[in-house]
Amino acid sequence: MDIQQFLSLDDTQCEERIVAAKAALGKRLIILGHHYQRDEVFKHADYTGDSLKLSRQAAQSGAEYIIFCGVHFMAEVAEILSNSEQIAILPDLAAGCSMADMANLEKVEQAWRELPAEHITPITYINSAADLKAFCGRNGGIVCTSTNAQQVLEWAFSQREKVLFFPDQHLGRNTTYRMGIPLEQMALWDFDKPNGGSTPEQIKAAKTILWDGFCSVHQQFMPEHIDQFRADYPDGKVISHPECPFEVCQKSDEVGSTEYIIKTINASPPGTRWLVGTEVNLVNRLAQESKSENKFVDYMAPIVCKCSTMYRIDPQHLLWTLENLLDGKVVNQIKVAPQVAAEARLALERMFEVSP
Ligand code: CIZ
Ligand code: SF4
Repeated sequence: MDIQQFLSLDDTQCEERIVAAKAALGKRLIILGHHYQRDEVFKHADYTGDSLKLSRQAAQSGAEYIIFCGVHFMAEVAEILSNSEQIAILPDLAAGCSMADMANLEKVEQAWRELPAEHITPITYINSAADLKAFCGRNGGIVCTSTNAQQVLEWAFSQREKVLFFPDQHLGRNTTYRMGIPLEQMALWDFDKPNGGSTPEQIKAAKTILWDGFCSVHQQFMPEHIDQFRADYPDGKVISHPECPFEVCQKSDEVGSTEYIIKTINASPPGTRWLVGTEVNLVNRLAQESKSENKFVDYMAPIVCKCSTMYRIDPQHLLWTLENLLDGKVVNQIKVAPQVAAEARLALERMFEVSP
């Protein structure tokens, strides 16, 4: 079945057929929906959550087909953690993550050659390709998520005196600063320059070496947005994702992952007004859900800019994958080479040990 014939369907037509296909596939299938997915897709998910929670659920489910409504690295993690009979599917292969793409194996290996590697633990944020997780696996390193970054970093520093943190500079900076490492002991690694654009003295002084990557969605949030909100609502609370710039996190009352943001807003008393710095689909959903408890949830930026790659997963692509499965055909399977998967699993398992 060609995707073209699905692209002209409207969302309502897709909805009915998605429900029917799901029912027909029954327990053979599990649909995972990341918090950043649009509602028309999110509502079909059997499980919702952050990337790690979803991958673990997929592996435990035993379902034959795992459709990951999220982005590429997430489907890879599901593939790595699931058993060899399970098949991970990403409805649109163009759903990547621009931040994950800012680091690649060639550049990381180059950095590793230029740095005093024997003193460094490499850490990759889960938002990265499988071969970078594998790099960490074979070099005594580890994976982290935005939920467990601090625990993982504590472990990393207990292994060696420095860390190389990629691809997100903000998560690395915000977390290590919170752990007491001053900005002067952080170096930014510009992967397009020889020696990362750093002098040997800068690297010697650095405890945290931050890859010069970022999330273009979270980088839009500005301290001025918080200043304006505080001027308008002096009693309001601000919560930001650690992928936001340093100044934004410094000005926020709370900083945490998607799971943390949801938990914190849910636990706040009725009447609380929140300014939230993370992807708009999650913020809108929180705004809707907390209305009944008389809570107010505002999006941090004045202009709404979605994660364009998350947005690629639409009902049309979801339906296309489902009806192909009904037809006995697997489309958009995400595969990871066995050697890469084994080494990546090593880095993921270290993370599970540190942060069960
Ligand atoms: O790990 C995830 O799912 C991401 C990308 C963000 C978060 O904070 O949950
Ligand atoms: Fe990647 Fe940012 Fe989109 Fe998350 S919101 S998937 S980090 S580009």
